[in-house]
Amino acid sequence: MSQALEILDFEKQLKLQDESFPELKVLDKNGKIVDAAGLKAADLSDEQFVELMKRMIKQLVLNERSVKLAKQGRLGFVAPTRGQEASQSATSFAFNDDDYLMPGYRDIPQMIHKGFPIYKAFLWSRGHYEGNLMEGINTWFPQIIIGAQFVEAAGIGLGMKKRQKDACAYTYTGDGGSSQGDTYEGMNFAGAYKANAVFIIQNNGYAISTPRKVQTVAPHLASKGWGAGIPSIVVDGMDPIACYLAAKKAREWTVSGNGPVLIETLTDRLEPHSMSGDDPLRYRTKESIEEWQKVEPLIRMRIFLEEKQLWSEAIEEAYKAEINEEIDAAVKKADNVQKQKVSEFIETTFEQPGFVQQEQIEKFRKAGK
Ligand SMILES: Cc1ncc(C[n+]2csc(CCOP(=O)(O)OP(=O)(O)O)c2C)c(N)n1
Ligand SMILES: [Mg+2]
Repeated sequence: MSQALEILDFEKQLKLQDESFPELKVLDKNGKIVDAAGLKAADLSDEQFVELMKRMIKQLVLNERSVKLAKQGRLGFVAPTRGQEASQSATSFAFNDDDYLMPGYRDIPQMIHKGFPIYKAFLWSRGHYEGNLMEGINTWFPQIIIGAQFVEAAGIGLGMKKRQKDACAYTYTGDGGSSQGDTYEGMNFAGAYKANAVFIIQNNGYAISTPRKVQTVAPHLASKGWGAGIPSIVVDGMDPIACYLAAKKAREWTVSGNGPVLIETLTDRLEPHSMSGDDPLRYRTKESIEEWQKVEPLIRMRIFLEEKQLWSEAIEEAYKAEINEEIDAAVKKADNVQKQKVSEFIETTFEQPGFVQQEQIEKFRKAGK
């Protein structure tokens, strides 16, 4: 065929797009290794396997408790994370303390793993300014504006590159976020300047109630990274080892000065979008949730670790009790923090309050508010 006609074969190009992003898998839904070389490349010790599992269990318990607290009206904004344990906790396990996390509103677990205190996450949920004070932990507060964190990560990643740091920025958005202009702009900027950044799109199938297929006809969200010229991959977001491996390799690539990487994780949010009145059964079937429940990350990781004699029901129960205690203490601590004043809220909104804000701060201070 002539090259001209081949180039004009749109049908073929669509097929090529579809075939260009095979799914990275290491551990299948039955807890069996399907790619031994992938397992080896993950290079996890027994202790690290256990630590990875613990992080996912911590996420599980934190979610369970946060959902309950939200129902009791004791928290403000809560976005459930059930189902996304591998996509969130396992990817973040590949990063170091020096790396900078730019989370979205659902990414509280990654912040906690980094050392952000749980009581502060509760304060953030309640809209208290103290929940935005990071105290030297390399994370920003969770971004509500969809996609904005990709722009922030590009800037921080560029700073790290210029300062020749052995570190990177890593950030998360969702499938819906991948349709937002900021997401592309962040990746493009980071690509152009070879910034130290890892971009993660958690494709959980829905932007609130809008199905991913309505958002875009791109067969893979990872292809959006190709537009920015950066390596982009698709990962089984229910496979903790594959998620870890993808993030580990992406981190290595970017801190070596090669520029950013995009990872798309295929996952599912098994619970509502947020605890602010969303009912998933209005836009998806019970059966579709049950199908995803069968492949969720903890089932396969339990089988895998139990076969290695590294995990048991008793270990899991004891660890869950420990986390529940930590959360009890965090609730108490958050409850005992002084109610925020209006003046404090305005004071901490901008790094340097402008003239109008200064006037407002004074006015409220004088009124004791
Ligand atoms: C710029 C912007 N537009 C719209 C919204 C309202 N909004 C909040 S969450 C959401 C859906 C995001 O879906 P997705 O990126 O798939 O993330 P998920 O909630 O599934 O984790 C939207 C549209 C927003 N927060 N910011
Ligand atoms: Mg989504």
